[in-house]
Amino acid sequence: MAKNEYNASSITVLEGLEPVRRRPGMYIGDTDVRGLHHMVWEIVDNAVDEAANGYADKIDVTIHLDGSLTVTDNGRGMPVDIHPGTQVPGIELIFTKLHAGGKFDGKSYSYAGGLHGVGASVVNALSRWLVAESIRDGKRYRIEFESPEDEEGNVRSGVLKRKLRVVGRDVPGHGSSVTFMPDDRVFNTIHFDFNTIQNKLRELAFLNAGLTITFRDERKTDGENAFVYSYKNGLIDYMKFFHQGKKVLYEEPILIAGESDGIRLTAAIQHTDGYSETILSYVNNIRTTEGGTHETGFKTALTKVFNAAAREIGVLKDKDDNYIGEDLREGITVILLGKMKEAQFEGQTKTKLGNISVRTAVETIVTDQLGRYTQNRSNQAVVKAALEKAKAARGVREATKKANDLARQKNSLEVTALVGKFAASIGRDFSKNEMFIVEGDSAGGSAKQGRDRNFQAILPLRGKPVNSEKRRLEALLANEEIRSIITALGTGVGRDFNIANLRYDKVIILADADQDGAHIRALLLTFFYRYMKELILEGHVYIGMPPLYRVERKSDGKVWFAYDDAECEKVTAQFEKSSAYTISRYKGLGEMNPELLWETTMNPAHRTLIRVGIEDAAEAENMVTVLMGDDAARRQDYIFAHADFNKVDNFAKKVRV
Ligand code: 1YM
Repeated sequence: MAKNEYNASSITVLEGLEPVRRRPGMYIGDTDVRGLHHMVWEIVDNAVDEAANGYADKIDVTIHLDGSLTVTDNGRGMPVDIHPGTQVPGIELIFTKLHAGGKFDGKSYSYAGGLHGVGASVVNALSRWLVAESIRDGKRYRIEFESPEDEEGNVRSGVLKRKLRVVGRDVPGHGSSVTFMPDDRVFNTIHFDFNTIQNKLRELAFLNAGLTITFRDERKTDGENAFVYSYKNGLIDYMKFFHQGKKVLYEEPILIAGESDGIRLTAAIQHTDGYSETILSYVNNIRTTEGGTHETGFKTALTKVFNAAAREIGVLKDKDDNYIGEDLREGITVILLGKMKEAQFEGQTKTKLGNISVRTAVETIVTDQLGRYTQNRSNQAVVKAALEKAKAARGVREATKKANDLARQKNSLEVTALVGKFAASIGRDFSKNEMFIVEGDSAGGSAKQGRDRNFQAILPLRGKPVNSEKRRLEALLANEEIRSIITALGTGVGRDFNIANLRYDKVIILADADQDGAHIRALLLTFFYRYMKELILEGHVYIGMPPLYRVERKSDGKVWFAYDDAECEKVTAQFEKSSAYTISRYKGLGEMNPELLWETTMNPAHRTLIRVGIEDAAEAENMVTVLMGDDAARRQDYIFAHADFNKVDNFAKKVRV
């Protein structure tokens, strides 16, 4: 396609918007908060594409008081000329016709040119109304859509309300803008979440060096309500941001870039003095939480290159074995950004790159470029620091292997933990068994009394589990809370983890709905994520939801339980104005007696459980990185920015089961 010549006939016209209303999930994933925000990402994506193609360098996102949202860019402006086949302006087609491909049907889509703008019609279909503007050739054009309902209640989705017209002349510059109001007849909630959007926009700014993204929230009345994200040095800036408050082994992150077999790769690498390994990978600006072929190719090359360097420098002698990948990746953070056509996403959450050829392509690029880096004399100090870290990691690995082998012979993990506090279930049908990990002894006591012992086991946590972020697995095993969990689950841990030995189908974390509880949840999820990932991937981990409010109607003593503020409002809204009621807020699990805990939180017939997905775990990990890092000032910032943490728990976004 010619770069700056738009030709409206190049749009593939497929069908109208009815299918989108009929099955929204197919197009945006779900109709909860996640799907709602997908609407924003679709429009932002189009603006980012325009920037990635070199036509725009500014994007503005604004949440308005009425709950609608605007995205603006300074690109070429959406095409307004008439499409010869249909006699309809290009901009109208963009919003009214469903185009080929979609992100949720597992099919491919392209990053440059080809399917540009496919999501815009989906957003229109799922909006109450949408207004799009294009500034081109000194004129401002506007077109408006709506989704009206007839007498029988049938909705026509995203139909034209006012056709394309010129609303301004002698307008300087060029660009596009889209404002939409998500449809509350489609979504369970239409409230845009400030933090979700802020984090995503910041991430996009990191991934697209030189792009300036401004975010405004007109609903915010106190403090700052406009934020500007702009990073000249892209992934390098991202790495520095990610490593704030951590001790790094060398100041400047390693940056490599290259192209092979249709994939463009940029990667930043930096080691810290910590023990965990973090790989933040992206394909076409989409986070690949579950990894995939690009990560595999990267790891293979990294191991190869650093081992070669170790031999060259003499850190490894002829008689020595190579370092294993894990030695070389201890304390590492890698940010990988791939750009390619026809990316294939697989896995539970469609966040795993599947294209087979990418593995070798990435391996080639990294072997080549990282090899060049390590061979450059001026980088010797960096290479040596990384190799020294690997050497220490290997030392500990070999020493603890010996100790572990001994311990395993004595079966010591079995006997030492679990004395007294663990209450096992009677039933032996593992597929029905549940284990509650309960915050605090007093809540643990209530849970023990309230449970159905036929299938429910209780593990009370006395203190906080240690932070998996700051310790090697070997050291974690010294922590009583962690050992109890491992022993009770029966699976082993880390490299020895075997899901076939799992004794409980559901592992339910039950913590208070306050900051401490959130902390404990994050610590546990981080531990599972790092050392028992399959447990999360296969959907065995849940968050239990104790009610936040108890509402009692005075007239007849009838009682309702509400699990969040919105639900509480819903309950009270159904009462007549005159009827009196009392609301009490539970301060913690410890306040509930065994019967109440059973009825509201543990009884499968009435309770609400949230299944943890890999994204929550990754989110928890990020949170732990910030909250548990060594930098107190940054922690303060974070807590301040998430001051509503208590109420808007990130996990509450999940689908309830
Ligand atoms: C606020 C969201 O959508 N910007 C945007 C979209 C397009 C263009 C420019 C554009 C693309 C092309 C030619 C091209 C779109 N064009 C299309 C389609 N911002 C936002 N900015 N001229 C302008 O790809 O050739 C879809 S989106 F289909 F017409 F090409």
